[in-house]
Amino acid sequence: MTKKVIVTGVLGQDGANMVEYLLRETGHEIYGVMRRTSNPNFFNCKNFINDKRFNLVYADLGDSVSIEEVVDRVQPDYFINFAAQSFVGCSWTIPVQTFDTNATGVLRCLEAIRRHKPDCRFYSAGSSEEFGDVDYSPQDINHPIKPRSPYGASKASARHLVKVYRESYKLFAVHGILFNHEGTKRGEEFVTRKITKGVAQIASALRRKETFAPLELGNLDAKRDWSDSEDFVDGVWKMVNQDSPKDYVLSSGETHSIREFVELSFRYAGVIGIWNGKGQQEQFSISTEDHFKFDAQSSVLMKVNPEFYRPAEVEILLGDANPAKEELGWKPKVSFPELVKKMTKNDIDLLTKQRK
Ligand code: NDP
Ligand code: GDR
Repeated sequence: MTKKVIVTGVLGQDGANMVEYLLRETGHEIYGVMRRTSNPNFFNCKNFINDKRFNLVYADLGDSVSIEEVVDRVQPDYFINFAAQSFVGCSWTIPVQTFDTNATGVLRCLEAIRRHKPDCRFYSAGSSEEFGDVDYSPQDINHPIKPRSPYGASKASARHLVKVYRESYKLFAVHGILFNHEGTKRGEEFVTRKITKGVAQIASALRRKETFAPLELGNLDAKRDWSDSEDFVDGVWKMVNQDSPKDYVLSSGETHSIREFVELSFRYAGVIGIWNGKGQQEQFSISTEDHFKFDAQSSVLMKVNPEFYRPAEVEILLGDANPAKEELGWKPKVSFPELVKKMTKNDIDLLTKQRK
């Protein structure tokens, strides 16, 4: 039977991947929510914006009237909430807006569902940032909540609200704890996409014998558990289709440093680098062999810029997704090297297209 699915955050990474997944795997009707507070960028939606089963609707998580209206009008069977101020680094700069969207925004969604469509299944986009200053690895669903940023604290609050609404009103509401997930639709401020875009530009400059500015990054020691967003939307859909609501962790079960991501991305772009220096003086420079091969104009490929350090850092994240694999039958397909390769190739191809 055809169902109605509201997906928020459709201009972002996960929202767009979720819509593509639902159009491919189900016959459901999709209502993609976008806000209208900035000049919208439809790049991530280009594959489905004209699909007959896709409807674009306006609503804002900061505006309860708009959320109530869309739930009342659509009468959804599922409400998948990906909308958020999702950039941790920025959450110290705009803490109140971050909390309002990520925590109170979830409350507005829960209230709208409770009042207008109480049998609608709700997904809340939780985060490994809720674990923050971690006590043990790998982190599972029972790990204490110890956020290190306004973003992490906002997601932890959303988690409590989901639990309260589930227990008080018997809503089918789940809060998935998702570790970092990336891909070709990733925003350019996040470290993986910043690296692959920078690597594509530097590799192209090297091949054209042009000068280039080095990539500038913050903390290279941080370790993250990275996966592919396209694998995760399948896990989210499985979570909202359980018999009864239960929260799960989705992760790859591997952790890698920012340094490893940088090195691998340059390697896939055909550039071999070497590390030198320590702390703020650390650099990744082109190897002597490649320096001659490319007749390079400069040698520093990446340097540290303390401007990108955070007031408090989550040093290591490593998730335990075994319960999701065993109980939901979820199985991710893309490995860490495949993810780095896919993202690097995508940015090289985009740059080549732009230059034509
Ligand atoms: P993105 O930043 O790519 O997308 C978030 C979307 O939310 C954007 O399209 C943005 O709209 C929209 N949005 C922001 N504020 C509002 C608002 N007030 N009302 C309506 N829409 C709004 O994030 P991701 O796709 O990467 O992440 C999806 C969700 O999953 C987020 O909640 C994130 O916090 C969470 N998450 C993500 C992880 C990851 O690694 N990607 C890991 C764990 C959790 P606009 O385009 O107008 O800015
Ligand atoms: P994160 O992702 O904070 O884990 O949140 P991000 O890619 O921003 O940072 C990952 C790590 O890289 C370090 N880092 C840098 N980060 C950025 N953005 N830019 C830099 O130049 C840079 N240099 C080093 C950071 O300090 C950090 O340790 C993501 C988001 O998708 C959240 O919405 C989500 O909840 C979590 O993942 C799980």
